[in-house]
Amino acid sequence: MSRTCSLLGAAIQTGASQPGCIMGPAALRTAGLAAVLSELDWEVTDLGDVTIAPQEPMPHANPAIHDLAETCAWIKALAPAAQKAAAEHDLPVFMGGDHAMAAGTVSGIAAHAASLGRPLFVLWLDAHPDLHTLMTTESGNLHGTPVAYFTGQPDFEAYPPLAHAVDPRHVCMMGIRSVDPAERARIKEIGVEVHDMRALDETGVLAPLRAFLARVRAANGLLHVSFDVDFLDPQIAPAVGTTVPGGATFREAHLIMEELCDSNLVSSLDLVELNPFLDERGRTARLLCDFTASLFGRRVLDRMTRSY
Ligand code: NNH
Ligand code: MN
Ligand code: MN
Ligand code: MN
Repeated sequence: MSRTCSLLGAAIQTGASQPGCIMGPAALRTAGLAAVLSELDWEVTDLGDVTIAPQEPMPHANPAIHDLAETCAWIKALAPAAQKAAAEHDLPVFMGGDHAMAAGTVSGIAAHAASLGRPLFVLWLDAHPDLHTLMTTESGNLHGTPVAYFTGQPDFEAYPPLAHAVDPRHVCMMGIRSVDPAERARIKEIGVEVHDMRALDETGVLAPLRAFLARVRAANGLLHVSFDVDFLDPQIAPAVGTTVPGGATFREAHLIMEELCDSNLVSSLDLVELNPFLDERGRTARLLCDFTASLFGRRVLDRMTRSY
């Protein structure tokens, strides 16, 4: 029997500094994501896009913040949609949209995990830790806030109330190479596991990934993977508004996806920050489809599956 996956689009772009992520779900569909997964023997349901109504401006004590009302509306719409998708399908894929989307998807998945009585773990693949609160963000770009929100940090009164926080010690970040001072302090304080680019250069991606997956397995956890395009090196993935040099190579990202596949632990996935307006003939959208395919079981040769 084939496993089920769903595609849910969220064309949110107000969390980023420049427009374009609104086209993310359309670009992933154009690149053939549904067909790629169907060919791997998944039963694919495209649930269409979540939408929000036009919003009235919502002022905030931090004057840098922009489009707060839109982000709140997206979180409100996305959390129950993500929870439902996770309840009804083995592996929902959330197609962003900028990374503010994850404030909604991860909080919804956390509710789903709580309903099963299982802990939720999050693998955060990103150049940035996205650990700003509404009081510490200086750019005011709310895609810099989702991890702080879904781990239950203070100063999020303006966002929808969080019913189920993710334990920060259940969050593993890889690829980090751009950290603001307030985020640096918070990483230390809350105990999130961070493998910055230097650490990955020293150890490779496999050792820390396997150690994290072993923790997920031992806890009988659900595993949500949040894949920010800027995790990748801009030379292979130019379609993102916040490029940071020195990102993950094709081979590193590919190996992570294959290892995640072999682990059989992944229960939901975000594909975020794709800005097709900045792409070169669709190459970044196609690359994301290829990485997703590896996560869903495309392999070069058959081999024994590793057990943890
Ligand atoms: N930390 C920066 C900010 O808050 C950058 C966040 N940008 C991202 N995050 N793309 O993944 O503005
Ligand atoms: Mn991000
Ligand atoms: Mn990023
Ligand atoms: Mn635990």
